[in-house]
Amino acid sequence: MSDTREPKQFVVSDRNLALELVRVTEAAALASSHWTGRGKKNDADGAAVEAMRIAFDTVAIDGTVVIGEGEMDEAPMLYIGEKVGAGGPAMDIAVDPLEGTNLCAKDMPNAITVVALAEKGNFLHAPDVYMDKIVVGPNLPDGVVDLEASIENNLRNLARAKNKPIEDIVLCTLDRERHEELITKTREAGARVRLLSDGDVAAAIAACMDNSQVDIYAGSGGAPEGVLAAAAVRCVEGQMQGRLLFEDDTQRERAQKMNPGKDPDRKLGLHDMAAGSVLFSATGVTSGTLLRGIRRLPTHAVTHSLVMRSKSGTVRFIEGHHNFSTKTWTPQ
Ligand code: VTB
Ligand code: MG
Ligand code: MG
Repeated sequence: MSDTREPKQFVVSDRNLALELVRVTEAAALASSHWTGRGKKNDADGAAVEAMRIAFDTVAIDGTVVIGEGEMDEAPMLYIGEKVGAGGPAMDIAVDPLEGTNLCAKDMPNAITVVALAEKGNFLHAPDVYMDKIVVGPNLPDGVVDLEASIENNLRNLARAKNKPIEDIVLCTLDRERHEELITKTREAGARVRLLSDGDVAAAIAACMDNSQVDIYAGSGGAPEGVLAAAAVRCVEGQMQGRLLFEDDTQRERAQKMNPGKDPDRKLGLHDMAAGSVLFSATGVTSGTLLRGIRRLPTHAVTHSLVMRSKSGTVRFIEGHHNFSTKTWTPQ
C-alpha cells in the first residue's frame, strides 16, 4: 500500500531555539559556580553576566534585552536595550544572569541563572521596583486566588480546590519585615509558611510543580523577577497575578514611560507580563527545590537545567556533562 501522507515539513522554529537557550543559562551557571560560597556576590554576578552575554552570541536571534541588568549607563552588559544574538527573528529577552547573588555567595539553596524569550513586544517592561505577586499551579479553577482577595480567602479557596485541609497548604514568601502581616495571617488561617531569604523566581516556579510541596507563592519581590516568573508560569499553565509597587511618583512615571498607554497601577494578569509564545530556561547554581546545583568534578562539571516552551507546554530537565578537556574555557 502506498503512503499518501504528505512529507513532513521540518521547520527551524522556536523548538530548536529552546534547546539553544539552555547553553546560555548553563554558561552563566558554570561561570558563577566558581564564586559559590566565597562571599563575593558582585563577583559571582559579574561572572554570570559576562558568560551569559558571550553565550548569546551563538544564538540565532535578533535579540533585544528588555529585562536586564539595568540602564545602559549603570550596567556594562545585558543592559536594557542591548542587542544580543547572532541574527535571526526579532525577539525580546528577559534575563537574570544570577538570580540570588547572595544565595550563591553564601552557598545557600536556590541560586539559579534565568533567561526568557518572547516575540517582540510581549514582555512587560518592568522598572526596578517591587511587584506584588501571587502564583498557584496548573489544573485549578480560574481565579482560585486573587491579588485583591484576602489571604484567608485565597488559602481557603485553594485548599478546597486542591481537596486538602488548609493545614497542609504551604505558602512561600520572602522573609522580609514587609511580609509580617501576610505571614501572621497565613499561620492564623491554619496554613504553613516557607520563608525564603532570596530567590523568588525559583519559588514562584516551585508553586507550580507537584513535587515541590509549595502550594502558593505570595508577597512582593523584584518586578523584573516577576516577569521572568510569569514567563515560566505561562509554560506550565499555572496562574499568576502581579501589581507594580511604587515608592514615589518618579517610579510610577518611569513605569508609565516604559509601557506607554498602560495604567502603571493596574493589576497584571499573566499575559500582561508575558504574552505570545514564550521560551524559558534556568540552570541551578546551588541545589534547591527546583534544580540541582553545579557539580564540579576534576575532569568535568555537571549542570541541571529546566527548559520550557509555552506553545507545547513541554517541560524538560536537562543534565549537561561539560568536559573540561574539550572546552575553550578553563575551569577555575
Ligand atoms: C527580590 C526577589 C529576588 O531579591 O528582588 C529580592 O524578587 C530583593 O528584595 O528573588 P529585597 O529588597 O527585599 O531584598 C531576590 O530575593 C534576589 O534577587
Ligand atoms: Mg541580577
Ligand atoms: Mg534577581
